[in-house]
Amino acid sequence: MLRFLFLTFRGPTDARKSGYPEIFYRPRHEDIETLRVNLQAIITIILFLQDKIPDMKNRTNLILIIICFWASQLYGQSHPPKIYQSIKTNGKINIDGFANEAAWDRALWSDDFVDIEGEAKPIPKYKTRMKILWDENALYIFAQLEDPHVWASITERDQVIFYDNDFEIFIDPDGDNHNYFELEVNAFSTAFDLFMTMPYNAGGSALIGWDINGLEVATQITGSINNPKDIDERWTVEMAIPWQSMLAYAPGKSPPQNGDVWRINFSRVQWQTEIVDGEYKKAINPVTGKPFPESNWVWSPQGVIDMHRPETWGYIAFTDQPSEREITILEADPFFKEKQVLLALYNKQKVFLKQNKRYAESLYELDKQGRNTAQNIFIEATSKQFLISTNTENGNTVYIDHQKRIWLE
Ligand SMILES: [Ca+2]
Ligand SMILES: [Ca+2]
Ligand SMILES: [Ca+2]
Repeated sequence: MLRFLFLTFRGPTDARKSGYPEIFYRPRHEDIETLRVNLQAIITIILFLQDKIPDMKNRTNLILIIICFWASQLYGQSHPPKIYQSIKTNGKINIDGFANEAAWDRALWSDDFVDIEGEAKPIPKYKTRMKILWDENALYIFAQLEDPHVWASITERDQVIFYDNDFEIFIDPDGDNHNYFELEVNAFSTAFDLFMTMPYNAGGSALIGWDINGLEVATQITGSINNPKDIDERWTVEMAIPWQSMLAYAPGKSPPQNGDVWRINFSRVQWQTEIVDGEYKKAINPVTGKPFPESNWVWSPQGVIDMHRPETWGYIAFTDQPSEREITILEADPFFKEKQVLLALYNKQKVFLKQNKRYAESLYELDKQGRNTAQNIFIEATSKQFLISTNTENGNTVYIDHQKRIWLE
């Protein structure tokens, strides 16, 4: 029976074709063929069990267990990045918090935001969605945040805005995990912008004094702000981020050209509140005496409660004309699969460092079980640094270093 299972189930086809050890590959089940083959396997097993197990209750339980296992394999462990097609606009966008320009009518709505940990978590209490446009001058974003109780308190630039409810955007223009920035805005349209030379988990720290040169932000409230006596509908954010402000981090590619793809993600922070003496206050957890943890609702799920992982952000495809069909991951990022392999090895190196006080110098050291004999992984390491590379089918090399920078040569 076990042998039958192993023979019949198919792993992710990308891993099979890549030549990489499957242990390093985090499955991304975008492959319809894989779904079809596995579904066929389930049906075969169910038919087999119907013959072998006469008792109906046991039979049903077993079938349920197998279906749950299959579903968890398919959906439980991966959060494929989302892809959005941003249309180039000719019309002027007036940054006032209203999307009443004709250009916004042409822009596509994003999917509704989901929990930061992924779609397996409960659907967010309030709906959030966004649109993106671009032209030669700037990147334009419009977001709609449903909220029956709109409030804000911070009015000074570069204070920590996520202590209020906020809307956040993260941009890594060249997608190398380094030199990216974050912008947070509350319902008062107060901005908090910061620059990261590398993610916190790779040793980076925030440069809050850095500002987006020429940033325009405006918000509008459908309802009233800081007034608990009524029920509000939503607040909206409209913003323009000039390409010039990002030129240093996307050399020669800001503004992008038709067909270029950038790594971007969006997040909404939402606190639980209660009304005390006619004012909104953060709800306090009686066990800890502190506010309940905030909710984080995002466009492209991160899988963990951490936005500072650019490698799991979504893809924004800049286009003159949107494609009628959806763009696949490998169209958005032709080296997606190589990057997943390198990121998995990066994580293994960090674990190895903790245990051995140095980085592993070979793939064999990283996985002593000996299952991994991939020929196409190259590791250079010292006690404090490493560089791992792999060659792609079309003759490029993808690299990752000990500070989590990923790049292509
Ligand atoms: Ca407007
Ligand atoms: Ca970058
Ligand atoms: Ca700043």
